[in-house]
Amino acid sequence: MNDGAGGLTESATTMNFDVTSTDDSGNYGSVWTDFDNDGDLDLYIAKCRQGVNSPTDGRRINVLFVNDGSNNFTEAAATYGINVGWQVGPLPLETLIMMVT
Ligand SMILES: [Ca+2]
Ligand SMILES: [Ca+2]
Repeated sequence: MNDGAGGLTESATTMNFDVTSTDDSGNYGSVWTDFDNDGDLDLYIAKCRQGVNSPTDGRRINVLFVNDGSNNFTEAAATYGINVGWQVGPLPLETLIMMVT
């Protein structure tokens, strides 16, 4: 966890990710960003899986974990229309913002 002063501390218990909608595999790239501009960091993961070519396979569908402000993360890529299975590589923040807005 970032302590806000440039330091990082290990923490295995302060984040709660809801991973029930994904098999948690096939990750390719990720970005922490406050995509909804509410003051907390959210996590977008672009997924890829070697040998899996179907864009509807869950191992290829990108996920967005939205922070509730207390470090509880809920997967909500479909809510924002970015649960895509095609890959274009890790997206710059500006591209993600354009996709969400
Ligand atoms: Ca946020
Ligand atoms: Ca939030």
